[in-house]
Amino acid sequence: MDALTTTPEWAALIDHHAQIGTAHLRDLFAEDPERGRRLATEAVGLTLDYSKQRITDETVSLLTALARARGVESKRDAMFAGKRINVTEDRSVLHVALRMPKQAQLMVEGTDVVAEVHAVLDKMGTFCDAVRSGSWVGHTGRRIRTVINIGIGGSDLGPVMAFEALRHYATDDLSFRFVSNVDSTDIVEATRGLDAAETLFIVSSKTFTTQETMTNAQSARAWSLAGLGGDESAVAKHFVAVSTNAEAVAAFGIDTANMFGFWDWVGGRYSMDSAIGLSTMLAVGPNGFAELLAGFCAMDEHFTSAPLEANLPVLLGLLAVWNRNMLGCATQGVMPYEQYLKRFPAYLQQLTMESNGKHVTLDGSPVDADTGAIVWGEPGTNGQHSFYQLLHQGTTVVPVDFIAFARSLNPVGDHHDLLLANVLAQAQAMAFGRTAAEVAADGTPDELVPHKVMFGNRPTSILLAEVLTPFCLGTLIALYEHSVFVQGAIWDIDSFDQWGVELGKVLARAIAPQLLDGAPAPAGQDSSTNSLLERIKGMRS
Ligand code: G6Q
Repeated sequence: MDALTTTPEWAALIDHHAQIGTAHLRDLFAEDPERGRRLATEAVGLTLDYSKQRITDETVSLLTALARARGVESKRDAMFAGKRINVTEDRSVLHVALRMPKQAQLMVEGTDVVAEVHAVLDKMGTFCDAVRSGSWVGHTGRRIRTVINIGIGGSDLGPVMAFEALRHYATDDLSFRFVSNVDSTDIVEATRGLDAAETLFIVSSKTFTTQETMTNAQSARAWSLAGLGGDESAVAKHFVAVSTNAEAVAAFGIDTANMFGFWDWVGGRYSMDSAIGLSTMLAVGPNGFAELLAGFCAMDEHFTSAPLEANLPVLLGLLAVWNRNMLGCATQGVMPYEQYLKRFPAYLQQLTMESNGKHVTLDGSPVDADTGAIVWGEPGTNGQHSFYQLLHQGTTVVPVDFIAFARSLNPVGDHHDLLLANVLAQAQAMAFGRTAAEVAADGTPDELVPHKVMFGNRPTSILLAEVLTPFCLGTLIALYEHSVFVQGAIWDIDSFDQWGVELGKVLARAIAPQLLDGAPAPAGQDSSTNSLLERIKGMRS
């Protein structure tokens, strides 16, 4: 594929940016009273208002032309057909098969993957019904009261986010905890006060070799057995696994009848709707999980069928490319004005940054334009009383996606109207700011005027839905998954590998024996690491 910056579509965008790059949103809105209505698209219950992005109709045309030229549609179709688009790992990328309806069929290399997916979903459903109803009992015959998911990265962030997002729909009969960090405080605090006889662990690990997860799982096993009198047969009643590695699961002592499988074509950060979502299904039940999957599927269908100009993930992805490459914005805020989505920014950080934090294209050549932005965020309105100052008056422009819902799941008094007033006000303030004349007209003393001016022209989008449901959550996650895909397709990078996380793991394996067994420092280890290790040993002795 041609280098991105050598294409005529890229050149057209550069020219266009030179023409409109300094246009102010105040003027764009003043000149075009229909702008707010026109630059918004609605599909599957989500509205994307992108009228406060620093674009015009022509920008959208040029960006969709770029998408066509970069083969976004054919790359998308290749993904949905199970082609091995994760080239560096030689794998299909088929998280979209995880939410295809039972009657669908997708043959990949001679196997109907949809049938396999539904066989696992059915097995998960039977297990979840048993635990939720109390018919699954622990080693001493008592029902399970607490579920602890042990996993990290893609085997943790999705389950945590989904549990928090859907806790309004979760059963009160079970409580949920999550352990990810190898820091022992995580497992100690997660098990504090619990009765092992009523505690079920889900060890979630695609590979079942991840150091943090295996270390936590062994400690959980020891805690569980200590609380249950040491009878090893108790493990089968208090541990289940989600993995692709049956051999390692069996070696751990987990009955593979209680293992829920998935496939190498499900990437970790794309796995929350696979068996990795077992804790989610335990919380909201098989029907709630089916609604979540239906939401994903609805967005998948929209992504594959809507014209690019009215295609939510395509527009979201193209706006990200515009902001990153033309406006030069290195970061992207995501601010959910919904308390239940408090872990959504953390989830998106992995989804977006692990996918598109890449420095070479598919053929290994250095990229010629910046790739993935740094994604961060906090639920509103909390951020307004801290870092929003920089969003409004700092020297760095941070585009923001605001996420809002017309209705609260917990309506109390005026709260929700005030919440919505705040999100709309923040988007207004970022777009339109406050001129010196406006500030002065308030009677502000001259010397304070510059301090109160807000330049505005800070790009934002608002994603609006009626209310947060499992279906809606599915649409929202699939929206961002496919937006990431669109950006990766434009940049021609592999959005589905993660080689960058490997080096740290290798180095940690080399350092660990120096702490565990007092092994000598290997020749050539840097003096900073050597000195820090000496200090640590000194502090411990
Ligand atoms: C995600 C990454 C990574 C992975 C974790 C856990 O896309 O691959 O975050 O999910 O390293 O891996 P395991 O599930 O194999 O323990």
